[in-house]
Amino acid sequence: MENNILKNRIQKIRKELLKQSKGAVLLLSSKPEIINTRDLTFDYKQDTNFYYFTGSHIKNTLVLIKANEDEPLVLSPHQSKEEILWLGANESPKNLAKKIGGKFIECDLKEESVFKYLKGADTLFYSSYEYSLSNKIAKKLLKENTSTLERYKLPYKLINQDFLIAPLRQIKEASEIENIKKAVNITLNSIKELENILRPGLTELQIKNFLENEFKKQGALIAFDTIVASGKNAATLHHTCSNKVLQKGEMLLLDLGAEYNMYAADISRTLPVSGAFSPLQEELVKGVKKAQNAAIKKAKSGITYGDFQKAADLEIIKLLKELGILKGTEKQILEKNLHREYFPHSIGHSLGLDTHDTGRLFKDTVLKKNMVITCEPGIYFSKKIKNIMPLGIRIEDDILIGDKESKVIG
Ligand SMILES: [Mn+2]
Repeated sequence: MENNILKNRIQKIRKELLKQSKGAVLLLSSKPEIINTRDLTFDYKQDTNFYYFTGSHIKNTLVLIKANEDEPLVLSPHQSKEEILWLGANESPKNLAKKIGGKFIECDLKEESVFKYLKGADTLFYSSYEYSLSNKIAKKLLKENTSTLERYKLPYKLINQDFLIAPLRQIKEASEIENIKKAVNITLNSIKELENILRPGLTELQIKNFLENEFKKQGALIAFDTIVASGKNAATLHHTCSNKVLQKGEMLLLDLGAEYNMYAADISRTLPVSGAFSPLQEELVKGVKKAQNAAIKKAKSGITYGDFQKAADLEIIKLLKELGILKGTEKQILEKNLHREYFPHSIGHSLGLDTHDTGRLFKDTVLKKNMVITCEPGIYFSKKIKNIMPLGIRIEDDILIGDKESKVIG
Protein backbone atom coordinates (compact mmCIF):
# COMPACT_ATOMS: atom_id res chain seq x y z
CA MET A 1 0.00 0.00 0.00
CA GLU A 2 1.22 3.49 -0.78
CA ASN A 3 2.81 5.22 2.19
CA ASN A 4 0.92 8.42 1.46
CA ILE A 5 -2.43 6.69 1.85
CA LEU A 6 -1.37 5.46 5.30
CA LYS A 7 0.08 8.80 6.39
CA ASN A 8 -3.09 10.49 5.22
CA ARG A 9 -5.28 8.16 7.28
CA ILE A 10 -3.09 8.74 10.34
CA GLN A 11 -3.38 12.53 9.98
CA LYS A 12 -7.16 12.21 9.56
CA ILE A 13 -7.52 10.14 12.72
CA ARG A 14 -5.27 12.57 14.62
CA LYS A 15 -7.76 15.32 13.80
CA GLU A 16 -10.55 13.15 15.24
CA LEU A 17 -8.42 12.48 18.33
CA LEU A 18 -7.85 16.20 18.79
CA LYS A 19 -11.60 16.78 18.77
CA GLN A 20 -11.76 14.48 21.81
CA SER A 21 -8.83 15.90 23.75
CA LYS A 22 -5.25 17.05 23.31
CA GLY A 23 -4.32 14.09 25.48
CA ALA A 24 -6.15 11.48 23.42
CA VAL A 25 -4.28 8.45 22.14
CA LEU A 26 -5.25 5.60 19.83
CA LEU A 27 -3.69 2.28 20.79
CA LEU A 28 -3.60 -0.15 17.85
CA SER A 29 -2.33 -3.65 18.30
CA SER A 30 -1.51 -6.39 15.84
CA LYS A 31 -3.69 -9.47 16.17
CA PRO A 32 -2.32 -12.13 18.51
CA GLU A 33 -2.07 -15.65 17.13
CA ILE A 34 -4.97 -17.73 18.37
CA ILE A 35 -4.41 -21.36 19.37
CA ASN A 36 -6.56 -23.91 17.54
CA THR A 37 -5.30 -27.12 19.14
CA ARG A 38 -2.27 -27.55 21.42
CA ASP A 39 0.55 -25.61 19.76
CA LEU A 40 -1.14 -25.12 16.37
CA THR A 41 -2.72 -21.78 15.53
CA PHE A 42 -5.61 -20.71 13.31
CA ASP A 43 -4.86 -19.00 9.99
CA TYR A 44 -3.59 -15.52 10.71
CA LYS A 45 -5.41 -12.39 9.65
CA GLN A 46 -4.11 -9.04 10.84
CA ASP A 47 -6.30 -6.91 13.11
CA THR A 48 -8.20 -4.79 10.59
CA ASN A 49 -7.93 -1.47 12.47
CA PHE A 50 -4.18 -2.02 12.78
CA TYR A 51 -3.95 -2.91 9.09
CA TYR A 52 -5.97 0.13 8.03
CA PHE A 53 -3.33 2.48 9.46
CA THR A 54 -0.19 0.39 8.85
CA GLY A 55 -0.82 -1.79 5.79
CA SER A 56 1.28 -4.30 7.70
CA HIS A 57 0.98 -7.98 8.65
CA ILE A 58 3.56 -7.62 11.43
CA LYS A 59 2.90 -9.51 14.66
CA ASN A 60 3.66 -8.57 18.29
CA THR A 61 3.52 -4.85 17.68
CA LEU A 62 1.71 -1.83 19.08
CA VAL A 63 1.20 1.46 17.27
CA LEU A 64 0.34 4.56 19.30
CA ILE A 65 -1.18 7.53 17.52
CA LYS A 66 -1.32 10.60 19.74
CA ALA A 67 -3.46 13.67 19.18
CA ASN A 68 -0.64 16.06 19.98
CA GLU A 69 2.31 14.27 18.38
CA ASP A 70 3.16 14.14 14.68
CA GLU A 71 4.94 10.82 14.77
CA PRO A 72 3.16 7.59 15.74
CA LEU A 73 5.16 5.25 17.96
CA VAL A 74 5.87 1.69 16.84
CA LEU A 75 6.57 -0.57 19.83
CA SER A 76 7.91 -4.04 19.11
CA PRO A 77 10.15 -6.52 20.96
CA HIS A 78 13.47 -7.95 19.85
CA GLN A 79 13.06 -11.23 17.91
CA SER A 80 15.34 -14.07 19.00
CA LYS A 81 17.27 -16.18 16.48
CA GLU A 82 15.17 -19.18 17.45
CA GLU A 83 11.91 -17.34 16.81
CA ILE A 84 13.17 -16.27 13.39
CA LEU A 85 14.13 -19.88 12.56
CA TRP A 86 10.64 -21.24 13.34
CA LEU A 87 8.40 -18.37 12.38
CA GLY A 88 10.41 -16.32 9.91
CA ALA A 89 11.68 -12.81 10.43
CA ASN A 90 8.92 -10.54 11.58
CA GLU A 91 8.37 -7.82 9.05
CA SER A 92 10.77 -5.22 10.39
CA PRO A 93 9.15 -2.77 12.83
CA LYS A 94 11.82 -0.23 11.82
CA ASN A 95 10.58 -0.34 8.22
CA LEU A 96 7.01 -0.05 9.42
CA ALA A 97 7.89 3.07 11.42
CA LYS A 98 9.55 4.57 8.35
CA LYS A 99 6.58 3.70 6.15
CA ILE A 100 4.07 5.52 8.36
CA GLY A 101 6.34 8.40 9.33
CA GLY A 102 6.68 7.10 12.88
CA LYS A 103 9.34 6.27 15.45
CA PHE A 104 10.45 2.73 16.31
CA ILE A 105 11.04 1.84 19.95
CA GLU A 106 12.17 -1.60 21.06
CA CYS A 107 9.82 -2.69 23.86
CA ASP A 108 9.09 -6.01 25.57
CA LEU A 109 5.36 -5.08 25.42
CA LYS A 110 4.81 -5.89 29.10
CA GLU A 111 1.89 -3.79 30.33
CA GLU A 112 4.08 -1.70 32.67
CA SER A 113 6.54 -1.03 29.85
CA VAL A 114 3.75 0.22 27.60
CA PHE A 115 2.36 2.48 30.37
CA LYS A 116 5.54 4.55 30.06
CA TYR A 117 4.40 5.65 26.60
CA LEU A 118 0.85 6.41 27.73
CA LYS A 119 2.00 8.89 30.40
CA GLY A 120 0.38 12.27 29.98
CA ALA A 121 -2.56 10.92 27.98
CA ASP A 122 -6.07 11.30 29.43
CA THR A 123 -8.16 9.37 26.88
CA LEU A 124 -7.35 5.94 25.47
CA PHE A 125 -9.05 4.47 22.42
CA TYR A 126 -8.54 0.73 22.85
CA SER A 127 -9.38 -2.35 20.76
CA SER A 128 -12.62 -4.19 21.56
CA TYR A 129 -10.96 -7.49 20.58
CA GLU A 130 -10.54 -9.10 23.99
CA TYR A 131 -7.38 -11.10 23.22
CA SER A 132 -5.51 -8.08 21.89
CA LEU A 133 -2.79 -6.35 23.87
CA SER A 134 -4.59 -3.03 23.38
CA ASN A 135 -7.63 -4.50 25.14
CA LYS A 136 -5.56 -6.06 27.94
CA ILE A 137 -3.89 -2.74 28.65
CA ALA A 138 -7.28 -1.01 28.78
CA LYS A 139 -8.58 -3.68 31.19
CA LYS A 140 -5.58 -3.19 33.46
CA LEU A 141 -6.24 0.58 33.55
CA LEU A 142 -9.94 -0.01 34.22
CA LYS A 143 -9.05 -1.91 37.40
CA GLU A 144 -7.53 1.24 38.91
CA ASN A 145 -9.66 4.07 40.20
CA THR A 146 -9.75 7.33 38.31
CA SER A 147 -7.87 9.32 40.94
CA THR A 148 -4.97 6.85 40.95
CA LEU A 149 -4.75 7.04 37.16
CA GLU A 150 -4.84 10.84 37.27
CA ARG A 151 -2.08 10.86 39.88
CA TYR A 152 0.11 8.66 37.67
CA LYS A 153 -0.90 10.72 34.60
CA LEU A 154 -2.33 7.64 32.88
CA PRO A 155 -5.48 7.65 30.71
CA TYR A 156 -8.64 7.53 32.82
CA LYS A 157 -11.17 7.85 29.98
CA LEU A 158 -11.33 4.60 28.02
CA ILE A 159 -13.29 4.36 24.77
CA ASN A 160 -13.76 1.55 22.26
CA GLN A 161 -11.68 2.60 19.24
CA ASP A 162 -14.36 1.44 16.80
CA PHE A 163 -16.37 4.58 17.62
CA LEU A 164 -13.45 6.70 16.46
CA ILE A 165 -12.36 4.66 13.44
CA ALA A 166 -15.63 3.33 11.96
CA PRO A 167 -16.78 6.63 10.41
CA LEU A 168 -13.46 6.80 8.55
CA ARG A 169 -13.38 3.16 7.48
CA GLN A 170 -17.00 3.25 6.34
CA ILE A 171 -16.21 5.68 3.54
CA LYS A 172 -14.10 3.73 1.08
CA GLU A 173 -11.16 5.21 -0.82
CA ALA A 174 -10.59 4.42 -4.52
CA SER A 175 -7.96 1.73 -3.81
CA GLU A 176 -10.27 0.02 -1.34
CA ILE A 177 -13.12 -0.04 -3.84
CA GLU A 178 -10.73 -1.59 -6.40
CA ASN A 179 -9.82 -4.38 -3.95
CA ILE A 180 -13.46 -5.11 -3.14
CA LYS A 181 -14.27 -5.15 -6.86
CA LYS A 182 -11.50 -7.67 -7.46
CA ALA A 183 -12.78 -9.84 -4.59
CA VAL A 184 -16.33 -9.67 -5.98
CA ASN A 185 -15.23 -10.59 -9.51
CA ILE A 186 -13.21 -13.56 -8.28
CA THR A 187 -16.30 -14.70 -6.34
CA LEU A 188 -18.61 -14.30 -9.35
CA ASN A 189 -16.15 -16.15 -11.63
CA SER A 190 -16.05 -19.03 -9.16
CA ILE A 191 -19.85 -19.27 -9.16
CA LYS A 192 -19.81 -19.34 -12.98
CA GLU A 193 -17.30 -22.20 -12.93
CA LEU A 194 -19.54 -24.07 -10.50
CA GLU A 195 -22.57 -23.64 -12.76
CA ASN A 196 -20.68 -25.59 -15.46
CA ILE A 197 -20.40 -28.68 -13.28
CA LEU A 198 -23.44 -28.39 -11.00
CA ARG A 199 -25.62 -31.52 -11.06
CA PRO A 200 -27.55 -33.83 -8.74
CA GLY A 201 -25.28 -36.33 -6.99
CA LEU A 202 -22.63 -33.86 -5.80
CA THR A 203 -22.42 -33.18 -2.06
CA GLU A 204 -22.51 -29.81 -0.32
CA LEU A 205 -18.93 -30.32 0.86
CA GLN A 206 -17.70 -31.08 -2.66
CA ILE A 207 -19.25 -27.82 -3.83
CA LYS A 208 -17.70 -25.86 -0.97
CA ASN A 209 -14.26 -27.26 -1.80
CA PHE A 210 -14.74 -26.54 -5.50
CA LEU A 211 -15.64 -22.89 -4.87
CA GLU A 212 -12.91 -22.24 -2.32
CA ASN A 213 -10.36 -23.86 -4.64
CA GLU A 214 -11.50 -21.53 -7.42
CA PHE A 215 -10.78 -18.54 -5.12
CA LYS A 216 -7.25 -19.81 -4.47
CA LYS A 217 -6.62 -20.50 -8.17
CA GLN A 218 -7.40 -16.82 -8.79
CA GLY A 219 -5.01 -15.63 -6.07
CA ALA A 220 -7.55 -14.92 -3.36
CA LEU A 221 -8.22 -16.21 0.13
CA ILE A 222 -11.56 -17.12 1.73
CA ALA A 223 -13.22 -14.20 3.50
CA PHE A 224 -15.58 -16.38 5.57
CA ASP A 225 -16.70 -19.98 5.81
CA THR A 226 -18.64 -20.72 2.61
CA ILE A 227 -22.30 -21.60 3.10
CA VAL A 228 -23.57 -24.34 0.77
CA ALA A 229 -27.11 -25.42 1.60
CA SER A 230 -29.37 -27.53 -0.56
CA GLY A 231 -33.08 -28.24 -0.32
CA LYS A 232 -34.45 -27.77 3.17
CA ASN A 233 -30.96 -27.09 4.59
CA ALA A 234 -31.22 -23.63 3.00
CA ALA A 235 -33.93 -22.70 5.51
CA THR A 236 -31.15 -22.65 8.15
CA LEU A 237 -29.54 -19.23 7.78
CA HIS A 238 -26.01 -20.29 8.71
CA HIS A 239 -26.21 -23.94 7.72
CA THR A 240 -23.05 -25.94 8.38
CA CYS A 241 -21.97 -27.62 5.17
CA SER A 242 -22.60 -31.38 5.21
CA ASN A 243 -22.18 -34.55 3.16
CA LYS A 244 -25.78 -34.24 1.97
CA VAL A 245 -26.17 -35.27 -1.65
CA LEU A 246 -27.89 -32.77 -3.94
CA GLN A 247 -31.20 -34.06 -5.30
CA LYS A 248 -32.85 -33.50 -8.65
CA GLY A 249 -35.32 -30.62 -8.50
CA GLU A 250 -33.81 -29.00 -5.39
CA MET A 251 -32.41 -25.51 -5.12
CA LEU A 252 -28.91 -24.73 -3.86
CA LEU A 253 -28.17 -21.67 -1.72
CA LEU A 254 -24.59 -20.35 -1.79
CA ASP A 255 -23.23 -17.57 0.43
CA LEU A 256 -19.55 -16.96 -0.20
CA GLY A 257 -16.83 -14.38 -0.53
CA ALA A 258 -13.26 -14.23 -1.74
CA GLU A 259 -10.77 -12.08 0.15
CA TYR A 260 -8.40 -10.04 -1.99
CA ASN A 261 -5.65 -7.86 -0.51
CA MET A 262 -7.45 -8.17 2.84
CA TYR A 263 -10.79 -6.95 1.39
CA ALA A 264 -13.88 -9.17 1.38
CA ALA A 265 -16.67 -9.89 -1.08
CA ASP A 266 -19.99 -11.23 0.15
CA ILE A 267 -22.27 -12.78 -2.48
CA SER A 268 -25.28 -15.13 -2.28
CA ARG A 269 -26.96 -17.01 -5.08
CA THR A 270 -29.78 -19.54 -5.24
CA LEU A 271 -29.35 -21.98 -8.14
CA PRO A 272 -31.42 -24.85 -9.57
CA VAL A 273 -29.55 -28.14 -8.96
CA SER A 274 -30.82 -29.69 -12.22
CA GLY A 275 -30.25 -26.62 -14.38
CA ALA A 276 -33.77 -25.16 -14.43
CA PHE A 277 -36.21 -23.90 -11.78
CA SER A 278 -39.72 -25.31 -11.40
CA PRO A 279 -42.45 -22.69 -12.06
CA LEU A 280 -43.00 -22.23 -8.30
CA GLN A 281 -39.26 -21.92 -7.59
CA GLU A 282 -39.00 -19.39 -10.38
CA GLU A 283 -41.84 -17.33 -8.92
CA LEU A 284 -40.12 -17.25 -5.51
CA VAL A 285 -36.66 -16.42 -6.89
CA LYS A 286 -38.11 -13.66 -9.06
CA GLY A 287 -39.90 -12.22 -6.03
CA VAL A 288 -36.67 -12.06 -4.02
CA LYS A 289 -34.83 -10.56 -6.99
CA LYS A 290 -37.54 -7.89 -7.22
CA ALA A 291 -36.99 -7.07 -3.54
CA GLN A 292 -33.26 -6.74 -4.19
CA ASN A 293 -33.81 -4.48 -7.21
CA ALA A 294 -36.19 -2.26 -5.26
CA ALA A 295 -33.66 -1.81 -2.44
CA ILE A 296 -30.77 -1.14 -4.83
CA LYS A 297 -32.89 1.44 -6.63
CA LYS A 298 -33.67 3.16 -3.32
CA ALA A 299 -30.10 3.21 -2.02
CA LYS A 300 -28.14 6.44 -2.46
CA SER A 301 -26.46 9.10 -0.40
CA GLY A 302 -28.90 10.73 2.05
CA ILE A 303 -31.30 7.76 2.32
CA THR A 304 -31.57 6.02 5.69
CA TYR A 305 -30.74 2.36 6.13
CA GLY A 306 -34.33 1.96 7.40
CA ASP A 307 -35.75 3.12 4.06
CA PHE A 308 -33.34 0.83 2.19
CA GLN A 309 -34.63 -2.10 4.26
CA LYS A 310 -38.27 -1.04 3.81
CA ALA A 311 -37.99 -1.05 0.01
CA ALA A 312 -37.08 -4.76 0.14
CA ASP A 313 -39.60 -5.54 2.89
CA LEU A 314 -42.50 -4.23 0.79
CA GLU A 315 -41.62 -6.50 -2.16
CA ILE A 316 -41.24 -9.55 0.10
CA ILE A 317 -44.64 -8.72 1.63
CA LYS A 318 -46.20 -8.50 -1.86
CA LEU A 319 -44.79 -11.92 -2.69
CA LEU A 320 -46.06 -13.47 0.55
CA LYS A 321 -49.51 -12.01 -0.15
CA GLU A 322 -49.53 -13.37 -3.71
CA LEU A 323 -48.68 -16.79 -2.34
CA GLY A 324 -51.63 -16.52 0.07
CA ILE A 325 -49.29 -16.87 3.07
CA LEU A 326 -49.95 -13.43 4.58
CA LYS A 327 -53.24 -11.53 4.64
CA GLY A 328 -53.99 -7.85 5.29
CA THR A 329 -52.70 -4.62 3.82
CA GLU A 330 -49.00 -4.08 3.19
CA LYS A 331 -49.03 -1.36 5.84
CA GLN A 332 -50.55 -3.63 8.49
CA ILE A 333 -48.12 -6.45 7.74
CA LEU A 334 -45.17 -4.05 7.84
CA GLU A 335 -46.26 -2.49 11.13
CA LYS A 336 -46.73 -5.87 12.79
CA ASN A 337 -43.57 -7.23 11.16
CA LEU A 338 -45.47 -10.37 10.13
CA HIS A 339 -43.13 -10.96 7.18
CA ARG A 340 -40.13 -11.30 9.52
CA GLU A 341 -41.04 -14.94 10.07
CA TYR A 342 -40.03 -15.57 6.44
CA PHE A 343 -37.36 -12.84 6.02
CA PRO A 344 -35.76 -12.84 9.48
CA HIS A 345 -32.44 -11.10 8.78
CA SER A 346 -31.65 -7.52 7.89
CA ILE A 347 -31.11 -6.35 4.34
CA GLY A 348 -27.38 -5.72 4.55
CA HIS A 349 -24.23 -4.61 6.33
CA SER A 350 -21.03 -2.68 5.71
CA LEU A 351 -18.36 -4.53 3.75
CA GLY A 352 -14.61 -3.94 3.63
CA LEU A 353 -11.58 -5.28 5.47
CA ASP A 354 -14.10 -7.26 7.53
CA THR A 355 -17.00 -9.11 5.93
CA HIS A 356 -19.24 -7.56 8.56
CA ASP A 357 -17.28 -4.34 8.45
CA THR A 358 -16.89 -1.87 11.28
CA GLY A 359 -19.67 0.71 11.49
CA ARG A 360 -22.98 -0.91 12.27
CA LEU A 361 -25.97 0.19 10.22
CA PHE A 362 -29.02 1.18 12.26
CA LYS A 363 -32.51 2.14 11.11
CA ASP A 364 -31.64 5.84 11.21
CA THR A 365 -28.10 5.52 9.79
CA VAL A 366 -27.84 7.80 6.76
CA LEU A 367 -26.10 6.21 3.79
CA LYS A 368 -23.17 8.22 2.45
CA LYS A 369 -21.26 8.39 -0.81
CA ASN A 370 -18.59 5.65 -1.16
CA MET A 371 -20.00 3.39 1.52
CA VAL A 372 -19.95 -0.23 0.40
CA ILE A 373 -22.82 -2.33 1.74
CA THR A 374 -24.45 -5.63 0.92
CA CYS A 375 -28.00 -5.99 -0.35
CA GLU A 376 -29.29 -9.45 0.55
CA PRO A 377 -33.02 -10.05 0.78
CA GLY A 378 -34.22 -13.60 1.27
CA ILE A 379 -37.21 -15.79 1.96
CA TYR A 380 -37.20 -18.96 4.07
CA PHE A 381 -39.75 -21.67 4.79
CA SER A 382 -38.58 -24.07 7.50
CA LYS A 383 -41.68 -26.31 7.15
CA LYS A 384 -44.08 -27.09 4.34
CA ILE A 385 -46.54 -24.26 3.76
CA LYS A 386 -49.28 -24.36 1.08
CA ASN A 387 -47.56 -26.22 -1.78
CA ILE A 388 -44.06 -24.99 -0.85
CA MET A 389 -41.62 -27.58 0.51
CA PRO A 390 -39.05 -26.36 3.09
CA LEU A 391 -36.47 -24.18 1.32
CA GLY A 392 -34.46 -20.97 1.49
CA ILE A 393 -33.66 -18.31 -1.09
CA ARG A 394 -31.17 -15.49 -0.69
CA ILE A 395 -29.74 -13.20 -3.34
CA GLU A 396 -26.88 -10.96 -2.28
CA ASP A 397 -24.78 -8.41 -4.10
CA ASP A 398 -22.40 -5.73 -2.92
CA ILE A 399 -23.22 -2.14 -3.74
CA LEU A 400 -21.36 1.15 -3.82
CA ILE A 401 -23.38 4.13 -2.62
CA GLY A 402 -23.26 7.19 -4.87
CA ASP A 403 -24.73 10.67 -4.74
CA LYS A 404 -27.59 9.93 -7.10
CA GLU A 405 -27.71 6.14 -7.21
CA SER A 406 -26.00 3.01 -6.02
CA LYS A 407 -24.03 0.68 -8.26
CA VAL A 408 -23.77 -3.08 -8.05
CA ILE A 409 -20.09 -3.99 -7.76
CA GLY A 410 -18.80 -6.63 -10.17
MN1 LIG B 1 -23.76 -10.71 3.88
